[in-house]
Amino acid sequence: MSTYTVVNPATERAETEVELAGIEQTDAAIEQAHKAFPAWRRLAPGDRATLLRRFASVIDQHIDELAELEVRNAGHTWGNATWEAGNVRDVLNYYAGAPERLVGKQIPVDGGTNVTFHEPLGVVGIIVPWNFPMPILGWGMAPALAAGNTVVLKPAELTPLTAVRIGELALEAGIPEGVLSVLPGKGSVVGQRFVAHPYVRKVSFTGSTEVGKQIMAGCSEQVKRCTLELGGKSANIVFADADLAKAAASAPYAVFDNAGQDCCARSRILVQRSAYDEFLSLLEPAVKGVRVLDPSDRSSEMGPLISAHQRDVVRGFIDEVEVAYTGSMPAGDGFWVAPTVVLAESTEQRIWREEVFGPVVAVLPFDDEADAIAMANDTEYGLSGSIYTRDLGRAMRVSRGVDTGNLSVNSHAAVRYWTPFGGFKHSGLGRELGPEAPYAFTEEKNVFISDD
Ligand code: TAP
Repeated sequence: MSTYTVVNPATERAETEVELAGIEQTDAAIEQAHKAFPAWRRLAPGDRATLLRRFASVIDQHIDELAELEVRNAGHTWGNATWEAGNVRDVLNYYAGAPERLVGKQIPVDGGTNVTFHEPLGVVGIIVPWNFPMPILGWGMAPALAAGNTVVLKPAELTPLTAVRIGELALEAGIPEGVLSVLPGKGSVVGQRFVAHPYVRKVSFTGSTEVGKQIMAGCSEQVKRCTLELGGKSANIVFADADLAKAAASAPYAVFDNAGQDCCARSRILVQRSAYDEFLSLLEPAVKGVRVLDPSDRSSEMGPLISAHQRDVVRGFIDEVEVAYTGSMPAGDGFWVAPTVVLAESTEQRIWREEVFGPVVAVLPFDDEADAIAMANDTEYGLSGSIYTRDLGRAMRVSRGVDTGNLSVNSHAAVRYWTPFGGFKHSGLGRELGPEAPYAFTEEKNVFISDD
């Protein structure tokens, strides 16, 4: 069996070794999940709910331990990592309400009644990226389990530690053996097996658009269900009538959170030309005020990038352009890139069109509302976005005009577990979170009952 050396991104030092699953181990886990499925789906809804709540409670007792693992493994700030562990708990609690609410319909028809049921699919494979190891694990796992499926889950090779621990905590909480299996391993091995193995009836994938397309093509071979949460190049649109101080103060957090390794990063700022100079003068102190510190420091707001490779990818983008200014970053070891602002010259530049997945933002002016919508939509992606204006009608018009799945008005916060999340265009397929999520892990069955 091969192993992977987990490296702390803030120190560049090796933390621990993790065994990687191969094909045989993956197949064994899928078969075990297949065997565990009938009993898990038959469990009384109230009992399944109780187990999920117990799982949430065990997570709650380990928030600090999980957060500490994430700080060391992914370089997430302490504040983010504690929020992320709490998010797994909250998502489990939220979907613990689902087993008792998976209601169907009764439809009057000639000579009887039709009733519908939501049947679980079987084994669900969840493939998680390295940028948000805990939340994305929870967003797939919790509704899939609540709907009565069993789960095999692959964390990213770079960030397996919290997922492995959460798998152990599931057993501690009484989730039966085989209902949730965590398989650290390579995407090309374990992830690919989820796509190819006939017992896996749905793949829930979060990651790059490139790999997402391969997953979708692979799933088509078996008409396998898939949900794809992919990349983004989202716009933060600031109108001249906005509270410019508020818009400038929040813009850095819309793009530099998690060091910009965020599919929702608003990495393009569009500013109405008449407010461009004033906005830029407010943005600079806000960017320079972001506290880029060792992620274990409780006051750190931004940590390092995940790996030397990712740092080099981000530097490659920066080297192509003229940087207007940067924020700060620690000296010494660690995969650091300072928050970076680029005043773009054209919408054809790579920095304006491609996902950087690092702490780099590009700014361009626009003239009017139609121009703003056209520029925001001039991308293959459509995941997130923000709009700053005091005009409610304009906020509504622009919200409807921008082709993206998740927007915020006069705020940069976009993701909540009780509201739907997902992308337009190349940003994805299907929705996660919100009250509908468990239904996405079921098939609707329609039964006619004759009243003869
Ligand atoms: P990917 O390279 O796509 O990896 C994502 C996951 O897929 C990892 O677990 C990876 O495993 C696995 N994988 C890779 N190749 C595979 C294959 N051929 N078959 C099955 N699984 C495979 O992305 P990344 O570099 O980890 O993450 C960055 C990208 O993900 C960005 O583009 C970002 O926008 C996107 N992302 C989107 C979202 C949402 S919610 N839309 C959230 C986070 C990230 P290994 O890493 O172990 O090889």
